[in-house]
Amino acid sequence: HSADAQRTDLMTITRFVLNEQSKHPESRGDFTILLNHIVLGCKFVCSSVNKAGLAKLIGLAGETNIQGEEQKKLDVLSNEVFIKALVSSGRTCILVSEEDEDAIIVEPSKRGKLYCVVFDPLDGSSNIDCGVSIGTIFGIYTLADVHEPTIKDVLRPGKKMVAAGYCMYGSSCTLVLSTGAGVNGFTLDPSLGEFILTHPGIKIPNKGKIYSVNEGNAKHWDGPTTAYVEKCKFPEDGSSPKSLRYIGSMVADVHRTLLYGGIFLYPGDKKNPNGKLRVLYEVFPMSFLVEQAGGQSFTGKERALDLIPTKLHERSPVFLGSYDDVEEIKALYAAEA
Ligand code: AHM
Ligand code: MG
Repeated sequence: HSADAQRTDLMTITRFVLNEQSKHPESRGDFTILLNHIVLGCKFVCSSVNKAGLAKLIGLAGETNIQGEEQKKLDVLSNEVFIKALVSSGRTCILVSEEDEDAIIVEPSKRGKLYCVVFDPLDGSSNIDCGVSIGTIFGIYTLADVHEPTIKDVLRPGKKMVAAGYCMYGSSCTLVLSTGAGVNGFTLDPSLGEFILTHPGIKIPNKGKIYSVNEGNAKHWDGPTTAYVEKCKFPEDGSSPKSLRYIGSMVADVHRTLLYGGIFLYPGDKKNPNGKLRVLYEVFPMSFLVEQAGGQSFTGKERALDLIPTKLHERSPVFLGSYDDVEEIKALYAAEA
């Protein structure tokens, strides 16, 4: 058989998750169904993002179309797409979206096995209009027991999530997922409309050569963050300085960190003591993935996944990435305390 023979035995994301779930005899396919609906949302948003550049021509994203109807902005559209996909899966009971102030309690007739999904439908909003990578982030909890869902069901530490992932709309469309047994990456084959396993068993390098932070905020940083970034640029142990890469899209910055190693920082500062990123649907899912890939995630005070959020849109500083790199920033915070 030649190496360029057409591959016909493709591991699609559905087949992959069905295989994983069959290890749990109690599983009745509910998770696979839920995930299929998330995948559908990702494909829809991917296709909208790809068309966004044509907005002026065909009337998308904030433009007025030929019928004179105002078209929806991509972030608003993405939010509606995911809410509809999740509710129609019949497997969710409560949803939290970055776009909505309040949690969405799914009406009883549409509830199934009780999954709680927290998500940011289109993260990296400042990058939408210039064609830079953006993404969707999601995390999944299960209801502890059968009761009427309340926000208490999602105000739980990230370590209680049963799955987390993101989909990056970049030069290709990549979905990275963990159900608590490692991290796997799938790439959308547009001609098939299927996500194919392309990055099995992602492991983050123990140490990296890249740091990723918005240095424009340096004026307001605290001591440990300032000291850490100074060490990246002027290492005193004879090692080479790190390179700086910052896209300003968490999905893209974390994706690169997972594959190449290094550290991503969104610290708190004097103006915003809790930083910018939201705990439930940004910090937790990404921390879950990084830990599952063998890295670490830290808030400046504790392991990020131990944090107990007290409100839906709570923010937290975050330092995540390669194990050894995060060890260094932890040591700086410990020294200060
Ligand atoms: P958003 O949810 O409004 O898009 O904000 C989140 C984004 C992240 O993707 C990214 O890590 C961060 O904001 C960048 O913020 P900044 O421009 O302050 O560096
Ligand atoms: Mg966001």
